[in-house]
Amino acid sequence: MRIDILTLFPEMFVSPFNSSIIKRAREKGLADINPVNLRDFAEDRHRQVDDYPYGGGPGMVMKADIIIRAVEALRTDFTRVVYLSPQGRVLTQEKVRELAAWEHLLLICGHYEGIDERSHTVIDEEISIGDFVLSGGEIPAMVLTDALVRLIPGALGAEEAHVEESFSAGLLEYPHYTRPREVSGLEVPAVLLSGDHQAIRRWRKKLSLQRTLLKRPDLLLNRDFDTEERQLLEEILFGRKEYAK
Ligand code: 4H6
Repeated sequence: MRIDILTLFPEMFVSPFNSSIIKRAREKGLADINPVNLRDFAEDRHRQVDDYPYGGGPGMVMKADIIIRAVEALRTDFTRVVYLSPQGRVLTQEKVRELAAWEHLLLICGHYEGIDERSHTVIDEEISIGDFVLSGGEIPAMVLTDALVRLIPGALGAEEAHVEESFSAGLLEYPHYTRPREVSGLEVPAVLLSGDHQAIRRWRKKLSLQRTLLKRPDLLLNRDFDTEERQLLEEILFGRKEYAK
């Protein structure tokens, strides 16, 4: 997968994209990620990328001609052009999966007051990473890139591989424990030391459900519960069996 990122601040991407999983995916040739300086597409003597808003008012606006020229230069027949903005649809894991199917993504990072409205003629979709305001679209572009790269087959190493087990999809993670067995008088739940893999799987699923119910009940609203999940929920709600102790 190729991801080009149009930005006025390509240097912001250096460290995040040369660390950890993204670095390894790039080294393996799984992800071809390129921050591209939007200023390279300015053709005037001062390479000006922004200008005053028509009608007056505070701040500057990114020039449409430069954005359109850059997109036309970089796009292929297999490109999805995405503008990161507070006005976009809020990013979900489902949207990440959908975008991961494109062979080439071109991400546009806005700055100042945003872009000249006419730039939208070359934009396919507008995405927000959440209902808050940042000073630029670079961090949202990094967030989206990270979410995409970890879906590329082979990008996660054996350690992280964390095969998103079908049973836990759409639920919060179960609690994790590692050595030592006791910390400040707090013991690891006995079931995790039992060696009973079926009991461990069921306990984890129950705690995933319980946590989701307590912390993010909205995630359960449209869920199709399977038989085991219904049984676990009954245990959680009516306390029929004890696994967690
Ligand atoms: C486009 C338009 C994305 C991009 C305006 C970008 C939050 C998100 C930006 C702006 C972003 C998000 C410029 C408006 C600075 C505020 C860059 N902020 N802004 N939630 N900022 O995904 O002033």
